[in-house]
Amino acid sequence: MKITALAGGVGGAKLAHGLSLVLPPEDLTIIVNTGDDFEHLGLFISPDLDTVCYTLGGLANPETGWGRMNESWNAFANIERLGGPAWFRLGDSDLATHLERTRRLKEGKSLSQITREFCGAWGIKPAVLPMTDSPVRTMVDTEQGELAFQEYFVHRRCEPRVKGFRFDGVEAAEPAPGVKEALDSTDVVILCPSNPWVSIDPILRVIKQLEKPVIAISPIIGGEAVKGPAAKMYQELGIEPSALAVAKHYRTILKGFVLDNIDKKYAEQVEAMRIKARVTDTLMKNAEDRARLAQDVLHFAGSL
Ligand code: FO1
Repeated sequence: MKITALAGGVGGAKLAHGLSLVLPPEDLTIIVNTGDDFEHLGLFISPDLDTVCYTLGGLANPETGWGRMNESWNAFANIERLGGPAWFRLGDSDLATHLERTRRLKEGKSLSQITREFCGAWGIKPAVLPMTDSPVRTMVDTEQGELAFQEYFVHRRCEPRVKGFRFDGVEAAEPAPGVKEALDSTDVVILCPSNPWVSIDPILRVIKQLEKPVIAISPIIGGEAVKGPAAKMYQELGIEPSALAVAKHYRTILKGFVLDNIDKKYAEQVEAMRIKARVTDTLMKNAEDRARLAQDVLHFAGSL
């Protein structure tokens, strides 16, 4: 079965990794959000692409989920000592990625081409594609004004109350090379357990139309996001955060929805929306959990 997975940062990367453990590489394409991308210290940073690649390549920091394992922080400490910006932490090995990516972009290469080259160097076999090679920037409308995503997320620690989102550049953005081909040849599209508002929605906006069956995995378990501000965002937008709210968020495109055992009470309401529900253990604490959930999702996909 050919699978195309849409993923954002840490939660999405975990399921993408699980899928890479149970599928032949030629059957898996991962399309990654680039709305979080920004320029920092003159470097082009693509946090979700890096999180997905580091996770698939076995290079990710297991504590944070983002950045590199066994990282050192010499450059960062020295930037801080010079009075440079210290709110966004870049480790030494991670810096190498941003330096080299920025150099290749300046040479005229596209983000998708560079990602392909980096995946080759890191031994990553499935296709990992940025959603687009064009600049799309997630802007967060808050009670303190509109903020660029990393300003909201890292600098302000998601504290300002959210009022809405805007994806600057999305109208003009074409899907990156390979995205349409993957979606045409795929059997199923999987929306990984990433933040619906700021990780999956930007990808859906870029690809515009999905003609294949779509399955989503809830990033909200027991009313709380496993990581990040998804639950807080639902709350601030006046929606009770729950797996059901996630299913409703995607209701017009979903054929199947995977929710955690804790949330089995919502399965009936999901099915009432003519979406097949699968209740299972969705928390991914280790690589075995990732592979097990991936296998479970594939079985579910096969049954639809
Ligand atoms: N997240 C933080 O909370 N603090 C950081 O200092 C930080 C640095 C960072 C560096 C590189 C990278 O690829 C990601 C980094 N992240 C950091 C995570 C990242 O900004 C967010 O997790 C994503 O954009 C949301 O998916």
